[in-house]
Amino acid sequence: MSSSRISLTRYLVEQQRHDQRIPAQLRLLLEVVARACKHISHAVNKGALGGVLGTAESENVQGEVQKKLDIIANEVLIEANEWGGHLAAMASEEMDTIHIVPNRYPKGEYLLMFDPLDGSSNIDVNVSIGTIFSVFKMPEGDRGVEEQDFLQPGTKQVAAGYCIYGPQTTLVLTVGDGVAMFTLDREMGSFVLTQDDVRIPEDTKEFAVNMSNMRHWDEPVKRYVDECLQGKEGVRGKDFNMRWIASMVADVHRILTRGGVFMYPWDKREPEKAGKLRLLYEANPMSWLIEQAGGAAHNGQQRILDIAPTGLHQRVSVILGSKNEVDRILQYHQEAAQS
Ligand code: P6P
Repeated sequence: MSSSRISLTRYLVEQQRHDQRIPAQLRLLLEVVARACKHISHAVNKGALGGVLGTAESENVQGEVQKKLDIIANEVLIEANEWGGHLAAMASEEMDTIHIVPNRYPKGEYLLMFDPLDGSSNIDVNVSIGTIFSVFKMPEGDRGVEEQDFLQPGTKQVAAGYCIYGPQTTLVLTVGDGVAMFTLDREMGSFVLTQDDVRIPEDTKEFAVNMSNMRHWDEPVKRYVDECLQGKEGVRGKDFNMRWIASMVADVHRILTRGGVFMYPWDKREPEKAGKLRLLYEANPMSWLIEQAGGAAHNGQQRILDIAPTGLHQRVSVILGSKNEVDRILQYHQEAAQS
C-alpha cells in the first residue's frame, strides 16, 4: 500500500478526531464488520473450489431457499461481532428473530442489522453480490435488548454501508458525513480509501428495474418507464439506458459511481406486501448512503428514512438514485393520487 493511501483504520480515527462521529466502540464495530467482509470475500472468491456454491437445503424467514454462502456469511458476521463488547444484539435477513450477544461476552451500546449476502441468486453464476449493514444505538434504559429496539426509523442510523464482492471488493460507508469507498488491497489485506465524498449526478440517462414485472406495476411507475423507453422521440427528449443486475448492492454501487435511478416498486403480484426489498437491512442503509451522496430515496409516498418500522423483516417499495429523476417519479405518484 503506497504511503499516500489511507487505510480504513486511519480514516475512522481521523473522522473521530475531526467531528467525534465515531466513538471507540463504533470504530471497533466498523473494523470488525470490515474484517468479516474480508472473510466473506475470501469465501465468495473461492467459488466452486471452496465447495460453497449451491443451496443449503433450508429456507430463511422470508421463505427463500438459502444458499450455502448465505449461511456462511451470516455465521461469519455473528461470530466476528459477538465477543468485542460493542454490540447488544444483531438482526439478519437470515434469522427469524434477533441474536442477543451471549452473556459470556460484555454487551455494548450498538445494534447491528445486516443482509449477509445480498443478491444470492447471482452467486452460482459469478455475478457481483454483497453484504449490507446498518447500525443503531440501543435506546436508553437498563432493560434487556428486545426486537422493538431495532424498529427505529432510518434517520436514527449512526453508520451504514455495504461491501460489494465484484471484480474488486469495495467497502462503502457513511457515518453521516458523506460517503467514502475503500478498496480491498489483497496484498496488504486491508481496505484502502479510494474515493472520498462520493457525489451522485442529479440527472441521469440510466434506469434500473426488473422489466419483466412491468404489467404488475402501478400507473406512475409505468408512466415513468414508458417515457424512458420512448427516448428522444418522447417527452423526455433523450434516450435512456437500462441496467438490472438483480443484486441491489451492485445496482446501487453503479448509481453511487455514475448516477442512475433504481426501482423495486410495489406491484400487484402480492398486493399485501409493500414491496420485495426489506426496510431495515436493505432499503434503510442504501437510502442513507444515497442521500449522503446527494441523491434521494423514497417509497412513492414518503422518504424511506422517515418510515417508522413495524416489523424486523418488513418490506418496502424502493425508488432511489439521482435526485431529479426520483423527484419526477414522485411527482407522477402525486399526480396519480390527485386524479
Ligand atoms: P428480482 C436480491 O435477491 C434482491 O433482494 C436484491 O438484491 C435485488 O435488487 C432484487 O432482489 C432482485 O429481485 O425479482 O429481480 O430477482
